[in-house]
Amino acid sequence: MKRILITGALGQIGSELTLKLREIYGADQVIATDIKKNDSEAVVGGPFETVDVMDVNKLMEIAKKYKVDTIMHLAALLSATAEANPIFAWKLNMGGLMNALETARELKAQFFTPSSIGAFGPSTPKIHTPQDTIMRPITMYGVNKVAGELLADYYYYKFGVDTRGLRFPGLISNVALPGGGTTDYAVEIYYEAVKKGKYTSYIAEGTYMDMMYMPDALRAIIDLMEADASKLKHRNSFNVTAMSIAPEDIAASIAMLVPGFELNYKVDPARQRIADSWPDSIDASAASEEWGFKYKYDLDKMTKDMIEKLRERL
Ligand code: VAH
Repeated sequence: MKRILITGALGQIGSELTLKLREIYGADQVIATDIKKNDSEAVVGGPFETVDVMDVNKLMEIAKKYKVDTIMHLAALLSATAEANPIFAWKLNMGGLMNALETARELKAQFFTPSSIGAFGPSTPKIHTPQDTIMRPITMYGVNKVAGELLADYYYYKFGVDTRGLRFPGLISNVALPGGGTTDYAVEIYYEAVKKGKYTSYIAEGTYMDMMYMPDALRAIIDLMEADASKLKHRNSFNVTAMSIAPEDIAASIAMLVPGFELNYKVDPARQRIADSWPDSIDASAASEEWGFKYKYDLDKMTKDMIEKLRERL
């Protein structure tokens, strides 16, 4: 019986993944943890523990208390925050990952952690970026993601831990706002469209990045973790994406449902520099071939769902 511990369960991915996994495996089978608690469904809907991933003893204690057989490690700083605090980002992103991997090793648990298109850099082929290619990121977040992929592979080869990962594109969701990412504009634009009918983007026109709607991201995590291990040629981490879009593409899609929607630009050089170092579009064929990755939401389907859900809530 799957018994899953999630770190960073109150973050953008965690707050929805916790609910989805509880639906599938049962509320009591999913232990949500985060550095602080709130009154969200992820906390009140099943077991919740306050855990700082920098405290390996607490992490081990909670994992053993619930006898978990799966660890999904999501607690990390995203790209823009990491770039503003690179030393702390290394400590948290790498220290937290090591603690989570050690916990998985001790408990012989299956392990998931996300990587990102942020693991690629300016010397990586930008169009249709291959699964196996040059990875020389110029951000601390990217360094953390490449090192994290290598560390997770090492735990598989050295200790036999069943580690698996996904290189996520920008994720768009209507439940929890992302915090400190470069792609956050692609979430903010929907909230502002519903609230004000206009948005000022900190990412420049014509900046293409891979994106995916959160329901597709959650499906990808579950499908990867349930995939037949003998079919996996890769583990950490698979390229996955649903669309390659720029701010003006999202604006055009929104304008079909929010007449008169207005997009302006006030570029943030720090986050534009990060975005410019990432691919325009990545190749997800390895994920499709090895474990059947597919997505349901293209841009217009995502926009329709986002606007409907946000209009209900806002
Ligand atoms: C970020 N949302 O912007 C994350 C993600 C590909 C982007 O890694 O940092």
